Amino acid sequence: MNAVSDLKIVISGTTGAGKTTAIHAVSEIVAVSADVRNTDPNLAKELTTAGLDYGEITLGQGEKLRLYGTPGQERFEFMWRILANGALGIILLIDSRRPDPLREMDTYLSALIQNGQRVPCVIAITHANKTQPCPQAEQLSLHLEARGVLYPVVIADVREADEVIGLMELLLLQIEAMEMEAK
Ligand SMILES: Nc1nc2c(ncn2[C@@H]2O[C@H](COP(=O)(O)OP(=O)(O)OP(=O)(O)O)[C@@H](O)[C@H]2O)c(=O)[nH]1
Ligand SMILES: [Mg+2]
Repeated sequence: MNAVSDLKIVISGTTGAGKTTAIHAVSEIVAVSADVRNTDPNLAKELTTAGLDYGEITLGQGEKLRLYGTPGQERFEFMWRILANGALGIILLIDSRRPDPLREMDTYLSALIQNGQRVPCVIAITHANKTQPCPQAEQLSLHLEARGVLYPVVIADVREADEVIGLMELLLLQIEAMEMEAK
């Protein structure tokens, strides 16, 4: 991984899915978040990100990741685009409790990945009960497969640092594979 030692990674996805939580779980600097008091009655949480989150982590082989978390609410779509600009990979968090995870995945992917670019991406379903089958994971996988998109769909609890690091490693594998292809 010498060729890419400083990577911009974007963590995006639905409101409350755990973007801020994920960055704070793993960042080796004090992560910065532009969280404000939530005023949306449809959103059952006290704080919500209105700007961005930022953190940094260095993985096992010395890859330094610069982590940018997006705001979740769709009215901030312009921020998703700004933050995704120049990103080498995306981790997309989808909250399993949302009524239409499929539509939300499509909404985020089309905003984050523009002009038919090939951008490595890992889809992580959060707030899922790991002791039970996860129909959303299968639904999202089948949907991507039908469109010929090879993104892994996994279940993660992003409150756990190890699980967030697992998502990053999965993403790095894709980034490496794409670099090899380009050579
Ligand atoms: N059970 C469970 N709770 C989680 C998980 N991920 C995050 N949480 C909790 O969900 C709440 C919301 O997390 P945030 O990190 O603020 O979510 P966000 O995606 O940054 O939300 P916005 O900035 O509003 O878009 C926090 O209380 C977390 O502890 C998860 O995988 N499982
Ligand atoms: Mg947030």
